[in-house]
Amino acid sequence: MTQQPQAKYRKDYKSPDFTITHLDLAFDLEASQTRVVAKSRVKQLTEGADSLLLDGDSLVLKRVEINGSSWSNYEETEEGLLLSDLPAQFELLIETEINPEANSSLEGLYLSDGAYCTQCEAEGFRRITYYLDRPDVLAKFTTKITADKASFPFLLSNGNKIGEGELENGRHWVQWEDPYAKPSYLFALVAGDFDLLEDTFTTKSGREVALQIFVDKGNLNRAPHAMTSLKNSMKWDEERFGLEYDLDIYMIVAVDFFNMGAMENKGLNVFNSKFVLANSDTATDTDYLGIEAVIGHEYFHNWTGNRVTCRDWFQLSLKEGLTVFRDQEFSSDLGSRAVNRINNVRIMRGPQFAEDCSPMAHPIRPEKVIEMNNFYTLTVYEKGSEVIRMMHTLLGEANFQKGMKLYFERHDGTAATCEDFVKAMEDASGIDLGQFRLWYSQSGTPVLDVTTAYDASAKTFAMTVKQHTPATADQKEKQPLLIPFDIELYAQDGSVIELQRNGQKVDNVLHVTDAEQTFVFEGVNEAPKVSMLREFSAPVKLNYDYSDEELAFLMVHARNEFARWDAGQMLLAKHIKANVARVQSGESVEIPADVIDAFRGVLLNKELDVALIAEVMTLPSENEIGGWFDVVDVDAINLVRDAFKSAFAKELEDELSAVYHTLAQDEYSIDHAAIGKRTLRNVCLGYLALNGQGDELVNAHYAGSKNMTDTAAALGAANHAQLPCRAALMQSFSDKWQHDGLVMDKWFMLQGCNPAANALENVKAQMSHPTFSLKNPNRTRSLIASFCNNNPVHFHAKDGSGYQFLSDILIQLNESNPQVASRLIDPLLKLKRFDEQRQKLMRAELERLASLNNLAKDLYEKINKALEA
Ligand code: B3K
Ligand code: ZN
Repeated sequence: MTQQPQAKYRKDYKSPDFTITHLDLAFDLEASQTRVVAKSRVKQLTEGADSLLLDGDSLVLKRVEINGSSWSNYEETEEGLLLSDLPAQFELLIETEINPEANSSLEGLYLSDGAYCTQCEAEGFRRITYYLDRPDVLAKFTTKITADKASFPFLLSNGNKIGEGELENGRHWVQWEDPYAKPSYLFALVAGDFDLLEDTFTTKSGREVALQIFVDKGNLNRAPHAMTSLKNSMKWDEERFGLEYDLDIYMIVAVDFFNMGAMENKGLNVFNSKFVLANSDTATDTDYLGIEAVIGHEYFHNWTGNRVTCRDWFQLSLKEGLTVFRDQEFSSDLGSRAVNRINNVRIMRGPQFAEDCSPMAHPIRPEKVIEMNNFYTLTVYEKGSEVIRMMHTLLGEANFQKGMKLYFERHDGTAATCEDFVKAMEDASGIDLGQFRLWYSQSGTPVLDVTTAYDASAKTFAMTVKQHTPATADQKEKQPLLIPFDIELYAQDGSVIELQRNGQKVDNVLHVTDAEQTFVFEGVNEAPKVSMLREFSAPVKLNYDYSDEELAFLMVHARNEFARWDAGQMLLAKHIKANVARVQSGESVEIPADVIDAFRGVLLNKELDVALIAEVMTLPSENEIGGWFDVVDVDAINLVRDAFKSAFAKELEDELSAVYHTLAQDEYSIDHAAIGKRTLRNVCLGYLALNGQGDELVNAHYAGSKNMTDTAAALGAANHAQLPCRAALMQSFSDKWQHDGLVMDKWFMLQGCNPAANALENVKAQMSHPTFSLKNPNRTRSLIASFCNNNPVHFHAKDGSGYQFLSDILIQLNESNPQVASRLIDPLLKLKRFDEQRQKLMRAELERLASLNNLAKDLYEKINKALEA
């Protein structure tokens, strides 16, 4: 880093002076010296403009020509290539040389296990050639790829294949043409030798689309689930959103070295193999569902992202929030809506709420960015989806779909803004979203404090709702938001009390708009039980002084499955919080019998979906619990959570054991009923492992397992309970799978979360395991990130050893892969949430990193924010 990285601000957006309408690319692939010839048609947009700065990074410039003649009016700068004395319209030729073999950042063109592939979002295209690498420049691309034929029989890029040929010296070429104008971030190139799974999909208008999934040799038997998920996505998008695929071919390539989940490049998605490869021997049910969701997500981007893209990167949530909303709806329509909602809400209440009160707090549409890759966050994605969901709630499905239609009518083929989306929703529905827009610009998690009063003589029930959003690192002043607040009232016998205000029947969704507001309901004949924030109708924290009895009532009588689960969570939260305080003042953990009984009732309820029972019986994570406190006491939280787990295991032993035995299945299938049964059975196993017969039971579960879901559950239970069989089972698994990194990630993850006293030493030792490599992001996440994020007691060890370990790793990754480093650092940024001693130790590590003289801007941005806070 030669100079301090500069921030960009949303308010400074300026359209470019020139645009590029066509780009013809030619690649001559060689591992260390790839030649790229880029011919563009450039057009002036601002009259009089005659200089143009093209973005570029790590390029060796070989040649510049304008209109066929060599051009010398240019300068190579820190940011790229500054061309001057330009005509108003011209053909530009740039030849550069790049080194894919040396590219360990996995951004731009790189080699993944011998195959070439690209990752260009957000600003990786500038590592391929000098270009206007910004999303509001849309060009039609052709791509010619030349490479050695024996090593790289498949040469792929966006769009349709328009030519191919053989060359001397064993090389061959293929040329592709993408008929849709696109920004550079959607460009992709892949060259390699793969196994190929092929199928077709006929669209609703009768066009046949070729579907191709490319996987590493030998992995063909792990590709069918991804193919099924793709076809399901295509069908669902036609049925629910009326959206049809627009090219004749859709390709997916699975690679082992990838910084994130997958990438929606036009017609040629590149995927982390984790989100493609599955069979019952290698993948868990969670993996199967993850594949379905990510395949869906990338496919849905074809309309929300590719056909309509973002004007600038501050608008990222325009495509990401909306596409997450769409993939969540897809998973909910195909599987259990309640279970999907519960899992999404867990992410919001856990890591997203934590991000909201961290130094990285930002609105879903950020105002200020140094490194764009730092803003592919839970806030932009998950909270962004919640904001879309709130609009869906306020408008209803029919109006929402009218809004989508209008959005495409207005913006198809262009680069749009979040405001364009909201305006389309507003215009199509006639519903005023004025105040609602604040969700795009205000950061932080709003808090709702609710109090109620029943007036028996007037038969009225009043709910007073106060809202406030605590100040965040990026924004001190907050305003009241429009919060859709979904409620339901119940009578003692469980019947629903109709909501009536001012003599009118009213909807369940109240519009909370003011700092304080009272809603009075009439005709309420008895003091009601009230279910609030149903379906998590807004991404807020709710405070209401529920009694145990009310929560136990809602766990049984709430009509909505999500609300039942949520009542269980609130009951747990109440007692976990109280017990953390007890432990901190030297008392022992106490769990009232009525709490245990409420969960016993759920476990024995034959009417409930088993998948929902499994969710109800799952305790909140240590991280989520940490979020309930101003100062996180990792040791007390761990102790209390373990005590709850043991108490459930002991008090509910007979019921857990009965459920465990009745849910055994002979055959493996991945339908939702079968998944639900396995999930609940394995939740029961996790508890039973803590009891006297745990070792025997878990051993038998492992030995009898015929699928990875059960195998991983046995290992997880042995690991958490530190059973005597743990070592042997871990060894058996590693012996069987050490040739397969993707499968071994489950094992590394357990090493990361190992509760044993020597957890850190053990993690360090596993870094020498033959399957581990810090160069592979999946391995790094499974071992290192799981330790730092999901082993709080050891990561936050009082001697600072966990912090020091992380920063040692970050020093390496800062050079080799700054994007992975920047994700990994997150737990260290949250120093303010810990006691003074830990804060001091965390700060010392941040300062050590800050003093590196080659600090990547990814880490620079986050570390600076954390140290400033
Ligand atoms: N759009 C990509 C994410 C790109 C991340 C760049 N650091 C995947 C997705 O959201 O679908
Ligand atoms: Zn996305």
